[in-house]
Amino acid sequence: MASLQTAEVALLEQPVDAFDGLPDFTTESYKDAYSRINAIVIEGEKEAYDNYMSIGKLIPDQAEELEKLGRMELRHMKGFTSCGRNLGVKADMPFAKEFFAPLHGNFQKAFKEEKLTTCFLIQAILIEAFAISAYNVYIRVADPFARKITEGVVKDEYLHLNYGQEWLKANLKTCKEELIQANKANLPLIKSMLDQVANDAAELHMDKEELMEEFMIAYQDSLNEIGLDNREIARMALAVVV
Ligand code: PL3
Ligand code: FE2
Ligand code: FE2
Repeated sequence: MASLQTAEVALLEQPVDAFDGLPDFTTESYKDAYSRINAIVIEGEKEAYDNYMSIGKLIPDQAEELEKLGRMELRHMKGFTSCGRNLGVKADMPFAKEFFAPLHGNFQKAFKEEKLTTCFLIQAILIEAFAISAYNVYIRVADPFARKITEGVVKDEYLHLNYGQEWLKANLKTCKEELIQANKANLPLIKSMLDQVANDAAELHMDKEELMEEFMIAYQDSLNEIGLDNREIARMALAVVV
């Protein structure tokens, strides 16, 4: 009991700004960080569009549905472009391209080899869970214009995660081995992307641990929905550290 009270007092003594204050959206340091984060999000949405269109080529009878998902990504891209414009920030697109290059390369390789399971894991599970975690945390500290846009976007991202989940669930018997393998190769990339963006995210008052927590919730929930048991999920999550 005593330690709980001490913790409470310590929390109360922190300046409000340290845990839930909104940042000053007009400072140079905010805008500088935003130029990279905004670019990452714009590039991520653009690549998500490309990836759903690619997946559609591998499943012709689902191509129409996948194009629908893809078009949503283009809307997201436009929405986030307007968020940057609204703050007077120019997105650093070359930085973002480089940021996505390793994951993009892995997706392209899987697509060329027609490895649908890997494509779904990369785009619909890992990237969507990453986006969901980032957008959920961002909504709490965004400027009012961007908050509204991000709230609309994050709802769509759950649909995308769900779509991939359903496909993997329906094919689990034949795709489990590839799923585990693809996860081993790609989950560490997500972790390293998070590490690379952490400083800029902190400038936007987005906490790294909160981002990791949100990611793990979306990721584990989705593996659970796909039909993996707790031990398998724990093993897959540990691919981050081993
Ligand atoms: C697919 O629908 C979306 C792909 C985008 C992935 C972006 C991940 C973003 C990580 C950066 C964290 C900051 C978020 C701030 C939002 C403006
Ligand atoms: Fe999106
Ligand atoms: Fe998406």
